[in-house]
Amino acid sequence: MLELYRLMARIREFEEACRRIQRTRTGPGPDGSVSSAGHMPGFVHLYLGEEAIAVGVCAVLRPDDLVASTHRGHGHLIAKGGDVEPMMAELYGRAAGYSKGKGGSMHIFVPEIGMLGTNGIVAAGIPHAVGAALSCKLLGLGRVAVAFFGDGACNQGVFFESMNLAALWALPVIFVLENNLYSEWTESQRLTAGNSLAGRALPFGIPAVVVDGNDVLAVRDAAWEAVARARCGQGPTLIEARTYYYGGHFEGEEFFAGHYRSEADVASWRVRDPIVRFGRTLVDTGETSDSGLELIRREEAERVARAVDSAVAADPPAISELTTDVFADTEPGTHPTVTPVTATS
Ligand SMILES: Cc1ncc(C[n+]2csc(CCOP(=O)(O)OP(=O)(O)O)c2C)c(N)n1
Ligand SMILES: [Mg+2]
Repeated sequence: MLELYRLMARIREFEEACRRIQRTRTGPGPDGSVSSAGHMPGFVHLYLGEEAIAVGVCAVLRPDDLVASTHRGHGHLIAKGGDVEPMMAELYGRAAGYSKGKGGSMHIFVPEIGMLGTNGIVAAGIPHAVGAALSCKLLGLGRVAVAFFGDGACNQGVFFESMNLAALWALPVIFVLENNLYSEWTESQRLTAGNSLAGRALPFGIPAVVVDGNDVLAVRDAAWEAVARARCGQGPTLIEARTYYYGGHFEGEEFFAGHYRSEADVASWRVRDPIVRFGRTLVDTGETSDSGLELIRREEAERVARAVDSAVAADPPAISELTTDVFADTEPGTHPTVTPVTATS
């Protein structure tokens, strides 16, 4: 129980740190102070408010199970066992990052912990997880694959193609739909026909369940059933976890996206905060005390602060590494000859 709390706290602290750093990226803050955290390039899509989903699902996964993530993937990575130091280094574009500083937030691959990548292409992780599940089935080691994706991704054709093959071949895959009600700056209901996203699984014969995505134990229980079904050859399940993101689509959006959500809506979700709520349960059931929770939060804040310090101090990749890991079959320091792609090749 405390580990679930700790992981949610770690994600929260990581995302809050990204938020602070991004907000001071272009110069002095409103009070004139200049951040010592330096420049973090690129976009970050924060998982603030959605922590219970990644943590609840990954709590029932084995280290060798596989996860395909999204553009909003920091939480999935941390929940699956990712280390905040190489994650933060990656966000800063440092050689010590998980993708050697060349990927950034949306291209973090960690095969050793089963992370098949954060992903900037909406819905692209879904078929990756289905392919991984096919491999799990053929290898026969009882592993499962999880696809995390958003409500916006449910309108992509590949979602339906993936469910079709997963059901047809009874693949050990769990579709985890993180329904935060928005797709970029548009309410998803304005883009989406029908009245049930979970219901989209039913014509394929895939069992579907809707859970409170801000309740880590509800998510964990739903995931436990789905994973058990997958491990014993009974095929896929879809879990629709209802949630909300505090930070909006990406950090810094208010500079051009304006106000597309009411303050009242954001506030109404804040009172359902997954971390505060679970913390209260832990105290009420005597699992820990308020000061016990406070200690965990502080330890995780310090862990993230150390990761920021070491990322800021770290080196970017060497120029000689510019084209390595970009093209296949290149040795460090060599520059490949790029042959133009033709229709026949
Ligand atoms: C194929 C594709 N289309 C459009 C985009 C632009 N885009 C990035 S995130 C996003 C919204 C995704 O919404 P959702 O799947 O609900 O995820 P959320 O951001 O809400 O977590 C869009 C349209 C993209 N990255 N890839
Ligand atoms: Mg969404």
